[in-house]
Amino acid sequence: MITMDDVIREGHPTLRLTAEEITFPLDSSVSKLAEDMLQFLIDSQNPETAEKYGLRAGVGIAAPQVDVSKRLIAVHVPSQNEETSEAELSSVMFNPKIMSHSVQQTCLPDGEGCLSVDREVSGYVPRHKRITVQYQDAEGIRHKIRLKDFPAIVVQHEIDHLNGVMFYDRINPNNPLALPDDIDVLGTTEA
Ligand code: 4LI
Ligand code: NI
Repeated sequence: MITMDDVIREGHPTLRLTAEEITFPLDSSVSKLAEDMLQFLIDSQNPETAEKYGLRAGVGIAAPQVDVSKRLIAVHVPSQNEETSEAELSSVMFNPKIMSHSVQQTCLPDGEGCLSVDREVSGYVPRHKRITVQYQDAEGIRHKIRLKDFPAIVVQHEIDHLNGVMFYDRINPNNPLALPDDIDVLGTTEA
């Protein structure tokens, strides 16, 4: 299983590389990694397993964060709705690519955290509010999905890792809490 000891931290050069495309059929090592990454997220969100293994909670992880420079991400975003146990988005995406995006931007009101960053970095991280992402599944089948708001932010954060980009690269260095014109702050004026 993946634990925090497997997660590399900022300053490690792998986090600044452009990750390699994944080819199909998958190597067994890559399909195992994909399963382990998704399981890490599920375990990290479970208070008992998180405590037992010392996991920090996350909703997304990218292969470069476990020192594998390949274009693979896992996302597990729980539903806001307490009625359902089904996740809002739970997926492993190979070679994910943003095909199009809204002009409208959004950001999290309390900033972003990252499993590879052991400090609190304050500041707004502008993201596209809506994205269309193409990716391949473990069989190599292509999918195209539309995402908005939090799931869209998470996928953008993880795709950034495939391109050597850290969330704080996108914070305004002059004024971290300055907002670009007509960005919406998620959960403040909910439409
Ligand atoms: C426990 C159980 C407040 C501060 C609010 C926790 C289950 C920050 C938010 C979680 C913040 C779960 C998250 C991300 C932020 C902050 C990620 C808690 C896990 C909220 C996920 C990748 C950015 C994603 C919303 C500095 C490790 N996740 N919070 N950002 N949650 N979580 N990111 N921001 N301020 N990071 O961090 O997985 S995109 Cl689900
Ligand atoms: Ni991250």
